[in-house]
Amino acid sequence: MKIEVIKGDITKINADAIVNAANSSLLGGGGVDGAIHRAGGPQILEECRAIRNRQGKCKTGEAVVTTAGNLSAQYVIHTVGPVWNDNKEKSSKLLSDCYKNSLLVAENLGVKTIAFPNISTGIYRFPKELAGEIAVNELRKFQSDIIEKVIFVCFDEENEEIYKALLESPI
Ligand code: AR6
Repeated sequence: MKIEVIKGDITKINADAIVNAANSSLLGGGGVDGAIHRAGGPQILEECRAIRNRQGKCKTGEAVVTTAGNLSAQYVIHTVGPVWNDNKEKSSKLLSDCYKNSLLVAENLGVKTIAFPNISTGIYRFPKELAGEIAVNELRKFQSDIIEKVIFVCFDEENEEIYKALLESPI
């Protein structure tokens, strides 16, 4: 898989699927979650509600898919990142799961290009450097014959620099 870094707004990215840093209620929130629901329109929330009715809340580390509504993407993959706390090992494992499970959902849908925000590094306060290492490691480990390109969409300069440095460094 080709891996790219872009600084910008994930709702404006051209990709088959974009990933949302959601919360376990799946009913929207602030940050990137708010931006995706605002730009994508009410159809996304409708499908989130249907998922809630079917399976209940989405657990941390898991991922579910809805339409992307008015966005140019076809799908929004909603994953729930961990809230950072002192249990570094547990939080790290849950953040790895977010990337892995989102990629598995994408593969099942036949997605060729997928864009990720920097999950958990905003309202959930996960340290950016560690979150970047986890994201890049998980992506490099994931072998896919279906997904061709992964885009890390960084909203702030600090994350952009972290991802660029990580991707320049050898595996
Ligand atoms: N495009 C790309 N990245 C963005 C955008 C955007 N439009 N807006 C923010 N970011 P956050 P979390 C970045 O807080 O930490 C919500 O209320 C942001 O700078 O969106 O996983 C949910 O409902 C940061 O780097 O998500 C949950 O309750 C990254 O996206 C909670 O926040 C993630 O920040 C999830 O917290």
